[in-house]
Amino acid sequence: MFKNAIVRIPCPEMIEGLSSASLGKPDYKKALDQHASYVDALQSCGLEVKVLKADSRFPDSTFVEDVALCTPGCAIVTNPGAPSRNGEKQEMEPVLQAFYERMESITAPGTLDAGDVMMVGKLFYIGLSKRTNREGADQLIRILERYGMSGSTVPLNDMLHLKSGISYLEQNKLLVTGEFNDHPAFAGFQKIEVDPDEAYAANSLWINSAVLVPAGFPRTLKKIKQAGYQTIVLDVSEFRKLDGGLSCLSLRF
Ligand code: CIR
Repeated sequence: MFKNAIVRIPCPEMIEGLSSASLGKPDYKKALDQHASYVDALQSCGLEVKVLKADSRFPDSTFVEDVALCTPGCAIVTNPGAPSRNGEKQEMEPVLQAFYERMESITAPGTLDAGDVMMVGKLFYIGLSKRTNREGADQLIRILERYGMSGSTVPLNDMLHLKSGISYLEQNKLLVTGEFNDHPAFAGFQKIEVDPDEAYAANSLWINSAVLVPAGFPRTLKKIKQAGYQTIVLDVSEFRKLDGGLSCLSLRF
């Protein structure tokens, strides 16, 4: 169960955030409203939410998930792989120090975005992507092992981040799409497959027995409900324009 979440209000400069999508620029006002609904949803799942101020120096800074990994034993500040985002880590460190006694970090030449890290109990799957390199993953595995946890790497072909295409919904269930449907690393899980035209919804978010699902993906929503989960549907259209999804908008621990 998670008790806490950390989020950051999007800044007006988000309209210049990194994007590989061809969905146009985000509408800032709409993004603020969607972000507020996201915070409400986290609170309705029982989380205490720390809301950080917008940081105009970093257009993508609302995607806090990438700059830290919160584990039961320690918080790990990452070394984000996109140069325009790398400075976000300095802002997150003091915030996490208020919650964690044990802090660790990923350092150059290692790079790692925690959007590439999926927690399954004490095992962490780490996507090797354009943002997360082998050195960053190896550093993370060494840190995890010191705290009685472990890590395993998964090379990515098509996705920005590991969790762009896969989400752990607890109870040994994975929501998967694309390259993860038949991936040998995930053979032991029960899989809920997301259709290619609903691929964005593979980034749904389990929080304390509910699953947050992005609006606009009815077949995926139905499958998640049929698997027995309570669901909360949230419109995150403006974050999707920047390749961001539901998990990217918070740290949960
Ligand atoms: C980026 O490219 O870094 C942002 N525009 C989106 C980050 C999404 N984060 C995530 O998947 N964890």
